[in-house]
Amino acid sequence: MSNDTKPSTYAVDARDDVLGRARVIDNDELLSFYKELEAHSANAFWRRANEIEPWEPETRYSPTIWRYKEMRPLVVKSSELVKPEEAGRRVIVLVNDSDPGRQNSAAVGWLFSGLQIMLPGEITPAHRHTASAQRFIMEGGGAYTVVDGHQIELGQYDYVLTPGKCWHDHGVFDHGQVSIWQDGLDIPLMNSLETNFYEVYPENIQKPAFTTNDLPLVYGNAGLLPNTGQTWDKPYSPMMIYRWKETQDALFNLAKCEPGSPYDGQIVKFSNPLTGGWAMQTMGAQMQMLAPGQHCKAHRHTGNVMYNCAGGEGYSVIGGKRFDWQEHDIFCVPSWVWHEHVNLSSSEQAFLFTFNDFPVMQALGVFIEEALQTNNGHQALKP
Ligand code: 1HN
Repeated sequence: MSNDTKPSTYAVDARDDVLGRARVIDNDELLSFYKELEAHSANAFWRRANEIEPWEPETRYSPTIWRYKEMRPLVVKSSELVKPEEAGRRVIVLVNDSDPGRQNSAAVGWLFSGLQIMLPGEITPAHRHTASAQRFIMEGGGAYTVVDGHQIELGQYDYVLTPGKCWHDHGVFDHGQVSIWQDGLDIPLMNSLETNFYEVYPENIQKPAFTTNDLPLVYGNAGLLPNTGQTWDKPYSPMMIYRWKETQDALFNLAKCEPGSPYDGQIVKFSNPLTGGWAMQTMGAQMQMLAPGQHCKAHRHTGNVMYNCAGGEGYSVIGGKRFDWQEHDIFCVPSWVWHEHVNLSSSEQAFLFTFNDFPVMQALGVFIEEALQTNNGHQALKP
């Protein structure tokens, strides 16, 4: 619909009927003025002012769940239909249907996500791009990635980085298993900023140039950093991979000592050991553990989050709607939407891996968080 047929959108909300909000009532003279402006590629600000300046963030993304029992057969089918060399990357993209243009391929907010499958003996061609990537290994074994010549073995529930501008290719050794992981990229952000470059490597795959797993072996030792004059000047974590065993141990150790967050249970952030900050500049990741029977309180914050259940079963209430999840299910929480998590098991912990765009929000000073004050901190369920 073109601007000249659409009425002004003032007073969309009773709160807009105040001085300081756009409240212009259109008349014939104004309507013809708007036409005159449009003929000059211009518009009157007050026609859109309240949309441009909402009272609080209004996400265009819907909370969405991608259940693994439905997604896995589709991912497996993709491996029967195309080869990774033909596809570039054989990824099934997780799409948020509420985003009308969907030009950004965002699962939520500034985050792209997909499921990638690799069969034993397969490789993906090496390339690099400005966009950063990270992977959460859901199934398999005997898989590896090579990042700027550093070969890293991938195990179930490991979290691995492919920072922007690094050459990367992946594969599964002949003796390995079918491997499936969740990719997370900042593609929607990079494309919105119009900063994404893409390049293919001169050879099919990189030859590993260092001892296998050298980066986690050198930098991933519980606060013990090499003191041999080595300097790491890259803007991302030198560890490159965070192994499930250490992550799980950290959560159980925390639980011995700390009550945890009322909103997230026990939660650890995958951090750069040199800075204590997030592992990469544009995306962060965390692992949380809900105690048996735990019902967290509701909060909301700016920034977008993708969840992946790494064990256990429960549900989350997101924007007043209940989403039941179990192992490998993926769901999203968009910016400024209330959410609370529940572990349905009375005997087992539940684990939720998450990745987010919080580093961007924090760098810009716009990470804002609020606890739900009503109903003892719990949302009313919408019908
Ligand atoms: C990419 O490079 C990978 O390296 C996966 O595995 C998914 C989606 C969009 C753009 C680049 C990978 C991707 C991607």
